[in-house]
Amino acid sequence: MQIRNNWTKAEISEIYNTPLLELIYKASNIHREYQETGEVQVCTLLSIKTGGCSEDCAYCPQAARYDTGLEVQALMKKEDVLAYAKKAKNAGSTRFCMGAAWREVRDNRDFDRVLDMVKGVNELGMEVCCTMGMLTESQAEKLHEAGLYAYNHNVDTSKEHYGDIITTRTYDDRLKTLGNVRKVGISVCSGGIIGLGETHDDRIGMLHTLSTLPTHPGSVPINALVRVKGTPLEGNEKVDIWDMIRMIATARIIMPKAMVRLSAGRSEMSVSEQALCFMAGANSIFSGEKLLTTPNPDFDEDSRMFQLLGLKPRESFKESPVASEESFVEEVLG
Ligand code: SAM
Ligand code: DTB
Ligand code: SF4
Repeated sequence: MQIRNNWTKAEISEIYNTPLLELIYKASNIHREYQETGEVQVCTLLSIKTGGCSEDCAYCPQAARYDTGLEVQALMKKEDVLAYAKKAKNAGSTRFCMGAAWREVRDNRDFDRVLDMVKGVNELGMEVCCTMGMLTESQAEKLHEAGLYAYNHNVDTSKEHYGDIITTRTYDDRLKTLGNVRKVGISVCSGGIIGLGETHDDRIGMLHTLSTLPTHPGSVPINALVRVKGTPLEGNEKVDIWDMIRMIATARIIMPKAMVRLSAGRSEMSVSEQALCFMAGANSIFSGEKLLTTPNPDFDEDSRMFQLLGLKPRESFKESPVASEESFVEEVLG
């Protein structure tokens, strides 16, 4: 199958609405063709600057305007960050993702300190990722020079539903940041969340946005909403595992070379449910006792799951930063 960046919403809808077992079967076949089944990328998150964020993302415990009881913390020290990265590496994690509760990166001393952390984690031989909000091209260039491998910036939902979830910046702002990241050669990590109150069409719309970017993201995190007390979405229904599986399978079929990450929400999933997600094409997870601020299965728990399912952690630097070489050639050569 050729890698395609011209999917229509109707085509994605047809895939998404395939009877469930048939969908898993199809996604599993694509997974086998394009990925090493049996290998799962293990990433670890660390919140290097927590809470007090100016934005109004309705799902987020770190937004200053919601009373979620979260303790605000200033930017962490490099030594503490590196100590945790080493711990993650020793536990088998190959990608280390540092998150900052910022609307955007600013050219200040904190950014210089983050550049230093990126350099330090890169020197440990891990793939370094950051998620720090909007980014200009020159900031992306500086991060790239410091050794950043990937940048996470989620589109979160469809363009149509976006305004119901976030009003303090636009969908186009997000796409601009993704463009800046791509331009300098950093691997794009972008996905979204289900359980925000979106329709099936919104989910299809989100997958349409991601799969029609000039190049597919190198990784696509699919998050199930973690319902945090104090946020406007605290009362939403728990995400149905079958919906998660449907999203993962559809993402795998339309973006065969991307790492599809079973992201937030694993704490509330059984091992059998996670196994179905891997069958449906997920090949990446976040491991470590916390995501950014909420609980997540720890390294030991995941190691037991890997043993049971016969999975092994994927080595670092196996993913090509340009997930879809064909479309890259088209983009460059016109
Ligand atoms: N401030 C930066 C930004 O918004 O891009 C980086 C950190 S932000 C917490 C990274 C991503 O985490 C969000 O875009 C969202 O997709 C995800 N996220 C945040 N809170 C979540 C929650 N309660 N449940 C699931 N995913 C969540
Ligand atoms: C992503 O897509 N999910 C991660 C990571 N990228 C940054 C974050 C999930 C956050 C869940 C809520 C929390 O722990 O604060
Ligand atoms: Fe701030 Fe990011 Fe949370 Fe939005 S998702 S409130 S930008 S930390």
